[in-house]
Amino acid sequence: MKMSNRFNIVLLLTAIGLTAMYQSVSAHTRLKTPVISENNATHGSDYNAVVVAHGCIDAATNAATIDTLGTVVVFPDGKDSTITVNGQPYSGTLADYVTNWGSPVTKVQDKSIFPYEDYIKDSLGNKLGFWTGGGKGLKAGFRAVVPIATAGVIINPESCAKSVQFVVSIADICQITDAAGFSDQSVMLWTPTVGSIYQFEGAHTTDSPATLTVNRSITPLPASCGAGEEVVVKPSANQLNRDMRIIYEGQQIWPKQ
Ligand SMILES: [Cu+2]
Repeated sequence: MKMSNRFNIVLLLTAIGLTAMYQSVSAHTRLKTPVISENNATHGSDYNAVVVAHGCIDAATNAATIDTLGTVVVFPDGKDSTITVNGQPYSGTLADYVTNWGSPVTKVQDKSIFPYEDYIKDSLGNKLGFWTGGGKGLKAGFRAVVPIATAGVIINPESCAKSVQFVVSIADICQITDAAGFSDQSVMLWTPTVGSIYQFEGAHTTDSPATLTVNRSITPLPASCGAGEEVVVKPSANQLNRDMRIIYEGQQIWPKQ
């Protein structure tokens, strides 16, 4: 009896130790496969997933123990976007580097975690992102793998791009609030700091968006390009403020208005 009590205490201490370690190394919400190759197949697509890594953070314990109610994922539209080339601002258009950017993402229908889902589209009907949510949601301590397909990306053969990285904005929502109510307790905002309403001072997630990097793989880098260019495409504040929301049956659900 005494022995088994001691054994239980050892197990308990081990569990506490593991929990503490888990918190310090817990991964962020990201794409499952963040680096892919070009794909010029007709209707080409690459299967991928958004991995919701952890819930929101209890203020008292600083542990990610708050369940997630839904997630919103937005890709840059390529028009209202900021482009950098080797870290320097670029004033040209995305078409200089990518010839077929339009509808970057398709949601793979899956109601296993969140029973509701719909696209976020631009005025032309391009699918720039999606939201999924509702039901019992994602229990804290578990991960969600939300399946998607990204459209084949073709790098402009004449360009010097050796890779093009798209910054993907994700909100893992734990509590439905208005923008003033955003906190580590209500939402994990995996967004770039671009001046949108989807950022706040001191967030666990500050300037830590997901990314999708497409490596040049179809046409060779023109000889005149030297080492080539690394292109990064970020959404503007304007695009996030417009597109990053949940509209269900004509009503905006999140953020609350
Ligand atoms: Cu984290």
